[in-house]
Amino acid sequence: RVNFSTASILRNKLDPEWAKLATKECKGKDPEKLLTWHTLEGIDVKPVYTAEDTAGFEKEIPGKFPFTRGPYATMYTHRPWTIRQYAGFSTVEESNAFYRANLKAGQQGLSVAFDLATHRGYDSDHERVGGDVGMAGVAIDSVEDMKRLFEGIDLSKVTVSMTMNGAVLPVLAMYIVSALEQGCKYEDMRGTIQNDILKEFMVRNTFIYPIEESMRIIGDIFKYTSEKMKNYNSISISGYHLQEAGANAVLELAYTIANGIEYIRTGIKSGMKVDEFAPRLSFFWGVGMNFYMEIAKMRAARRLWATLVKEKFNPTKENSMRLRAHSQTSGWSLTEQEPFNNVIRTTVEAMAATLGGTQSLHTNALDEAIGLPTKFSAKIARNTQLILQEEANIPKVADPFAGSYLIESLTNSVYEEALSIVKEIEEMGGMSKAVASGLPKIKIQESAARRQAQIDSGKETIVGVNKYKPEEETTSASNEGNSAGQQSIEVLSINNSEVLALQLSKLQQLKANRDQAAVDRALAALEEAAKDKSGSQNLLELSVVAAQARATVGEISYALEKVFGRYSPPSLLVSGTYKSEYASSQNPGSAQSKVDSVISKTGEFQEKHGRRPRLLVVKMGQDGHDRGANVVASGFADLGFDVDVSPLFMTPLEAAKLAVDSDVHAVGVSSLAAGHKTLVPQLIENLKKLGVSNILVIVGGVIPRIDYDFLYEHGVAAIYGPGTPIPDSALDLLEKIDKKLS
Ligand code: DCA
Repeated sequence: RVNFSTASILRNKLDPEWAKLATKECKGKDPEKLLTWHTLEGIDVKPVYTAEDTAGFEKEIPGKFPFTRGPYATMYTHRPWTIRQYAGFSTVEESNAFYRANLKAGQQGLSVAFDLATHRGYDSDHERVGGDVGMAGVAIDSVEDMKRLFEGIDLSKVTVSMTMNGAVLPVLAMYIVSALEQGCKYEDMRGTIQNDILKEFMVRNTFIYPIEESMRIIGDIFKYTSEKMKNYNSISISGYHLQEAGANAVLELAYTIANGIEYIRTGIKSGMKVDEFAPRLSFFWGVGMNFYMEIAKMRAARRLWATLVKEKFNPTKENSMRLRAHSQTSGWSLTEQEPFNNVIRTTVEAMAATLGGTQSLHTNALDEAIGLPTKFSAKIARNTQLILQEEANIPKVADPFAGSYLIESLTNSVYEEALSIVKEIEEMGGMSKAVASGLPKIKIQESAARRQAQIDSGKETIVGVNKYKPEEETTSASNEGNSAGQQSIEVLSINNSEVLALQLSKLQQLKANRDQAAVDRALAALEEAAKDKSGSQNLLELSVVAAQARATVGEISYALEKVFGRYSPPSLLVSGTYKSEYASSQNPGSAQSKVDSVISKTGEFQEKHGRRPRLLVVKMGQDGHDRGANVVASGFADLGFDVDVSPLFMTPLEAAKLAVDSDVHAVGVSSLAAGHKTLVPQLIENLKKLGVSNILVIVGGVIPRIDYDFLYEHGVAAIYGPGTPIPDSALDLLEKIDKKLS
């Protein structure tokens, strides 16, 4: 939503006394010319705010409805936010050692990253997941893995967050069984399960079942946890992934709150009163570089949630309206170029998160645009928070920005803008219906394409990437040489085949030693319960029984998949947004833009070869992060390419067949989950087996430089790392295809 109409209102609101001074300072220039910050959120920010801008605002205190100033009265003065770093990789043994070392070094809570095979409900031995096992998170197949993951960590003392949505039933069940077998009582289980499936359908794509069945599972989890695990946060309603996928602050806020409302309806539909489960709903924000906006977003979020929950559901407990949130600094804002700049970005974002009143925080490591964090980078990320907590005095005052003319006014604007989007979703019948229509996904893609165009055209600055580039920096598209910054960065590399072999032998051992009849009974009971549309049996309760019997993640998921089916999403792509935003970001009268010159080159290509250059953009393995793929696909299409987008979750063989069937000149692989070293060579191998030698394979996403040579040796034609402007990669590819055809 870009709504510049407020600009004229703001113009009238420049303080006249200030305007006079400003005119003098600007040597006669109209001070209205300083009204240049038209944010992506559609909010115009003035160059100065005065008491006039906050006149009539009500006095609020933290810890009281509508909680704008924080969920607790004393906030960090009584208890600082929890330092909770998201981590998990390779095997349970390695991840456990990492967690224990971090807790010893000052981390306060855990946050588990699972690998993509686990997310999508597959055991490590499933044919579709070879390249994903242990790569972007830890591999979990059974309760034995989960127990080992938390060995030596007292689950009644350390709060654990688990990012799990698709395979939420087996994973939460295995956590519960591990805690019980550790001697932890239900009421002492504290922590959070992400369990936010709606945003998976919008952006992150680690769903398994269709929407309706997925929402039934959420209702069952609310019910089970509200009865037995009263101190457990049953969901983490997540805006973070919406921001990472390209949503601006207002879209992130509005869609997240609209999701929350839908979840309350789900809980009520499964037979509970709002006060029985709403106090344990929690939230999760992404915090990017838009400093003032992020603080305003977090304040507006609390007010919006409290107001809407009160209005719609009439709770009696204050806690049902209190929004508590975890935050994570933005992974997307990190750059591959000059990675040490990322420490500064993360610090600024962490300040916004804590000044905005987060309850728990993850700070990203400086190397996350390159690969998985190392011990070295993880330490700096953690210390960033310790320094803010213990050196910078941030915790000493609750909601320190309250009363700031700008922040109060911006909080109000963000609130109003988000409210109108929430109303739009409600008018569609709520978020489940809106998601099924594809609208939120398209809106987020548009916002992402617009932002990319602003960056590629230089309207938005990214230091070291599109401005102030160091001379010695090689371009991301180049296949030779390393940048000075990169050479000194060590990258964590996971040996996928070692993890896979270990998981396979553990699975074999588990299956040889368990009571198979008990497993079969438990899985049959789950399947029957899934068939019963009245939902009289709780699916989490039955999953706990199955986990206790040592059924695996894959088996529990499959018992339900037999009844619910596996969801496959339609491909949606925006068109025209990149090109038009690029054009409007250009200085008027500037020479032919890069975009126009690529468009004329694709035209020449068509004349010469009888058709447009054709590109298939593919996502392989279980990596569902598709912002990059979507932005590139719609950008290339705007530049005159014919672009096909593969369904998600392809095997290399399926991708190769699709490329041949679509008769493309090139296949562009987008990889963000570290599977590239396994999946890309397999794709090239399969293309060869199909007898095709003229299709170029290019790669983009998070690819450590250290892997470039490996990929080139396996036949990759080009690698376009983060920060490569779309017109540059398009031109490079066009030339490569032309050369190949000639
Ligand atoms: N005064 C009194 N009590 C306080 C105060 C205060 N100023 N601040 C915190 N507390 C209490 C809380 O009430 C809570 O106790 P409870 O569990 O009995 O209600 C306890 O101290 C812990 O504080 P809380 O703010 O809940 O912080 P966390 O345990 O870290 O939980 C939360 C944060 C956002 C609610 C949770 O869902 C979470 O940790 N999410 C993480 C999600 C995540 O990591 N995602 C990964 C990507």
